[in-house]
This record gives sequence, C-alpha cells and structure tokens, in this order.
Amino acid sequence: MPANNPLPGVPLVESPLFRSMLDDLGLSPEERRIATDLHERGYAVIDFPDPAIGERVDRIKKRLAPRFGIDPNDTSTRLETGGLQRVQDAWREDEDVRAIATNPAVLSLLERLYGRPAIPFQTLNFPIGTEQKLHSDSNHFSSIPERFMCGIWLAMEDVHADAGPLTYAPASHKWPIVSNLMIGRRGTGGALQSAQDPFEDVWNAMLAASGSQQEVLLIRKGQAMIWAANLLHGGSVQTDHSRTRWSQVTHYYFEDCIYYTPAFSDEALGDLAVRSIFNIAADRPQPNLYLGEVLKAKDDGARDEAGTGRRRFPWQRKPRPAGRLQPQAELPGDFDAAAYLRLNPDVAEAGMDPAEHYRTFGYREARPYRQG
Ligand SMILES: O=C(O)CCC(=O)C(=O)O
Ligand SMILES: [Fe+2]
Repeated sequence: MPANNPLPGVPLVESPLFRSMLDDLGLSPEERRIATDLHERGYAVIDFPDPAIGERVDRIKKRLAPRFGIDPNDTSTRLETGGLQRVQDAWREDEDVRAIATNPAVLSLLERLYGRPAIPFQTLNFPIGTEQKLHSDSNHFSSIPERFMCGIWLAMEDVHADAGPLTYAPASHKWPIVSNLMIGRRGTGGALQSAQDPFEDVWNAMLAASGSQQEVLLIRKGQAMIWAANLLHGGSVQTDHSRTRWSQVTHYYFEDCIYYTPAFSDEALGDLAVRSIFNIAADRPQPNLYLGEVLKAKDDGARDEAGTGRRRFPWQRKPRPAGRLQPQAELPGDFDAAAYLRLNPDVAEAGMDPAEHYRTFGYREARPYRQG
C-alpha cells in the first residue's frame, strides 16, 4: 500500500495518481498488467486463481441445470434467453459458488488494487446469455465515495460468439458516472421502475460520440473478467438459441463506504436509497460507514416485509418531498416477495423492497408477483 496517498477516497486503480503509486502496490508482473488494464481500459482478463476451478464449475452447472430445464446431453432444445434466467445469491446454499465469490487470491488482489478490503456481496449464476442492455453498474450499486465497486464475470464454459457473450465499451469507465441531476430528473417522487432505463439514451449517445467500438468477451472456461464500476457493459444478442453461456458474476464493494442506489436517490436532499449489504467473505452484514463511522439512518417507518434487509429511508430526518409517490395498492393475498424479485430482476437489482415496489408501481404495470 502506498505510504502517502493524498486521495484515499478514490480507488487506487482509478486514481489520477495511479502511475505514481503503481510501484508501491505490492504487485507481481502479472498483477501489474491486470492493474494497468483496469486503469486504462476499465477491465482486465485473468485466469481465475483457483486450481480446482474446472471441477467447481462443473459441479455448479450440474446442480443448477435442472432449475433451468437444461439437459447437458440434449443440445436440440431452444433455450429461453433473458435476464430472468439466473440464480441470485446461490452462495447461500452452494459451497462452490461461495468459494468462487470468496477466493482469497482475488480478495487480496482487489484490496491492493482498490486500497481497501473487498466485500463480495452478491452472486449471480447465468446459464445462458442475458441480452441485458448496455449499462454501468454504478447506477445499480453505487458507493460514497464513488467507484468502490467492481464485478468479476467468470466463464463456466468456453464462451461462443453465438451464445450472447458479455459485451463492453473499453475505457468507458473514465466517462462521468451519469447521475439523476445530469439528466435532469429526480430520484424520488416520480413513477420510477428501473435503475437503468432512464440512463440508456445518454449512455448510447456517449458511446456514439466517443467513436469507441464495443467488444465482446470470448474467454475460455476458468478465465474471468474484472470490470470497473462505471464500465459500460451488457449481454450481446444470442444468435444460437441452443447454446448455453454458463457464467458466475460476483459483485464486490469495498470497506468504509455508504452503499446505495443513486437512481432512487436525491443526494443533495439527503435522500439516499441506502442498501443493507451482506459480506459473504466475513459471513456478516456489512455496515454502511462514513469515514469509519456507522451511518445512523433514522428509521422513518419504512418496512422490510420480505426480509431482504433492504429498506429505503432518508438518512436525515426531514419531511418527505412533496409529490413523492406513496404506495397505493393493496398487497394481493398470494403475493410472493421472493418470486416478485425473481420475476422482476430490475427491482431486485435496484435493491427495492418488493412489496413497496408492487404497491407503488407493480400493480399498475401488471407485473407478475407469483410463480405460475
Ligand atoms: O452477463 C451478462 O450478460 C451481464 C451481467 C451484468 O451486467 C452484471 O452482472 O453486472
Ligand atoms: Fe452489470
């Protein structure tokens, strides 16, 4: 760790002082290459540092395949593409998923790259391409200070070009993190459904204006890509619907931050959609910290009906902004909070309370709220 870093609130690997500190990060030549790629391009491809990774991913695929109706011996079936085909937080019941998320060599590397201990807080296992539109994870998983977040996408099989590989815009992590204010909208008080949709036009416009070419990630089983919080990425179109694209994504935050969803926040008004995250490696909830001090959010009565541990509250006690949309609809008797999050991944990704979302937006949009 550099002895004198005058910018501790900026990840080392994203710091304007990166070059001057690179020799002090304790990196091997390969790690130096990874750090430089992340700094310059916003992503780095690595060989996942686990000698047992091949057997691990085979075991995970075998366990998860039946959930998606996938028969590894039958490649003639048409597979359903899309973001709904995923298992979130399989680490809770799958030791191999957990071992990947908490890999000590990865955690050590991330700590040296970011200057703070890394916190794996969410896993996603995808059997096939997501075709998720281009986005920045900063709009889903932001932190104060910003950019203390990254993702790792592990290939659980060789990625085929027709299987809808991950796609990304190199160096787009250097662009501004597009905030609500930049696009002239409030995060609270409107009929908001998605942390991503309102930003898509401007991301695409910036991409076109930059002249930068999107790339696709064609890596082999056991390789992985680390990407910076603000790198634009998504799932490309799956052209061969018989192909799987097994992968595991682990999302990481870093210590001593406030974790929140900016799309549903008005920062300047002190209204933050704060997340309650779980540190998978330490096996405990991770507190929101502001310069080492626990953030004392005053509970304004927001409920956590689904037991997700996520609540939305203003972190300063103040009157609700006028015009804020209040939940209106009754919750149906057969409302299944877990199914709602599964069927509406944008709600899950935004960290919103499923019942509150349904009662405010979901009922009007006739969103599905139970299986079958
Ligand atoms: O795997 C994909 O296609 C996209 C995944 C992604 O955007 C994420 O997990 O942050
Ligand atoms: Fe993402």
